[in-house]
Amino acid sequence: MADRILTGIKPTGQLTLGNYIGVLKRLPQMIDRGECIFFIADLHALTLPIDPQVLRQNTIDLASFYLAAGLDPERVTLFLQSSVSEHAELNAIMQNYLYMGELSRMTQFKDKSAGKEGVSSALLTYPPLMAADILLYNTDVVPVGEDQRQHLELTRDLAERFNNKYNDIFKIPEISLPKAGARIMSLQEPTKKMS
Ligand code: LTN
Repeated sequence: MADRILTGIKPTGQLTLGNYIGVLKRLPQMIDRGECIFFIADLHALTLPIDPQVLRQNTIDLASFYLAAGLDPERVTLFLQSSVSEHAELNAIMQNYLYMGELSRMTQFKDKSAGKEGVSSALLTYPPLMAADILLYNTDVVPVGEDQRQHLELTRDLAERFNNKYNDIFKIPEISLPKAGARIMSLQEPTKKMS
């Protein structure tokens, strides 16, 4: 049976080279490789403050970018994360099997919360929502940029943890990173990732 390939992009603003190299550039080859499920991660876009009008416009723009990158809606499933309530439901369950320590050690959490006051609890619980996105669909492969590797590794650990505790409920997803340039650094501050 063909692989089931799933990935998402957050509609937080301008697409980055990381999104392009990690996901968009690889869309055509993924479409040939298996059954593709792509989504717009609008719930993840709420973890940092965002104006609702801007979020709405970004969501439309991102849908256009997916189509422009070669996604054929006849062959590929494209949807908005918040329109499938099971993402939020499984997130609520998965949060029980992750620890504050491991969440607060995630590099994305450290980068995005550093020096800020009033960091939302959802920024900390970004990984269980991501795990829910992936595990809901018995995903085989998740193409992402290098910046998401740590989240994917945690998803795999979490799925194994859950399977050991209960039964073999979740499929353990493979991580697919682009060969070169998986981690794109900021052109302004080359020691930080581009955002
Ligand atoms: N966190 C990712 C977007 C994302 C995702 C996912 C990617 C949300 N859920 C599930 C792959 C699988 C990002 O910021 N690029």
